[in-house]
Amino acid sequence: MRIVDLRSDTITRPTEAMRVAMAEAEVGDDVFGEDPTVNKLEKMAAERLGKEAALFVPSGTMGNMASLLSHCVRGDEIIVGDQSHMYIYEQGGSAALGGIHPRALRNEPDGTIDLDCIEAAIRPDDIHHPRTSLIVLENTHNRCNGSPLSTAYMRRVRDLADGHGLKVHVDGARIFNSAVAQGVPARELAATADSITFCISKGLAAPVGSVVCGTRDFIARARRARKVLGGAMRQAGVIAAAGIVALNEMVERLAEDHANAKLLGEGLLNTGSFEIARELIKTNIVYVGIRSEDLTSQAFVARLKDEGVFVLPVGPRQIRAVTQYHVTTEDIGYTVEAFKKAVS
Ligand code: TLP
Repeated sequence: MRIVDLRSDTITRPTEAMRVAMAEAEVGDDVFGEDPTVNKLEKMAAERLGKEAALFVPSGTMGNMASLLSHCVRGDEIIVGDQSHMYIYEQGGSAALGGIHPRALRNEPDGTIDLDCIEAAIRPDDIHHPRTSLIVLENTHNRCNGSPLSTAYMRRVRDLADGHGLKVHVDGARIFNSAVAQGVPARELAATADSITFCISKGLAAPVGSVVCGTRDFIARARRARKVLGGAMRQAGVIAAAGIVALNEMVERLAEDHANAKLLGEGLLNTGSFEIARELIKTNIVYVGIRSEDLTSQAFVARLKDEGVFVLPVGPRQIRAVTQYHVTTEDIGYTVEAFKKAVS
């Protein structure tokens, strides 16, 4: 049976070129700063994002956590979107590990947070309040339809942050999806951030890892934070090698995933059985609402599985489908038919 795995772009397996690069990687002990392949990936990543320095970490979650620990002190407050990955899917690590209080503000369907709301949430200097120290944005925004945030919006957030002496961190797990979708260099999207994390393990298809980018000072602090989080690795060049291939070979092709996501959204909309915010499909993530009152997302996902199509339930009547490297345009046609079958 044909299998179409749309649960996440995290399921992507390394390409042949990555496997060769991993097998041949020159390595050393990265805790001593002696892994040439890790060093090369960090240098490349910093250049691509227009930052002074970068740090290879095992996951996006750790990249975000190390960034928080490097920007904030215990008792600080951070402004985050209420739909952000950091707020919803990272076990409240800011509070649990960092003593950092999250102030969650409503995310709009396009992943932005209203600027007036941000401004109103910034704490005055008063001993009753925590100190606001950081604004966190997510680009693309996973739970907000994979929406890419524009350079203009990020600039406005930067200006607001500057007016109040705040830092800006971007969870750019899918920043290259954002860049490709908007036809701008990733560097332009990162320019207004003090720090940015991106993942090589999602649509770029490397098996493991994320990279945090920022100033030299910030990265030195993040390196300490990575150590206390247990994320300092040894001959990590074996995995960093795949990241180098990812940056060299896998960025432009993300446009195919975006085209497939659009195709999927339109195909499902045409069936009349699903609710989809078609105008918000700009990258590789499609949220699908199930119209039928008698069908829960759990039951629907199980039926789709019988057809070989894997998606994630994300609400009582909502599922998420993510296009990725192993999903072809033919798979999309097959998927639309499977959805029709599963809903009937
Ligand atoms: N997202 C995963 C799940 O955790 C939901 C997915 O399948 O989309 N930031 C963003 C925006 C993410 O989407 C993710 C992973 C992370 C951070 C965390 O990355 P990892 O899984 O490497 O810790």
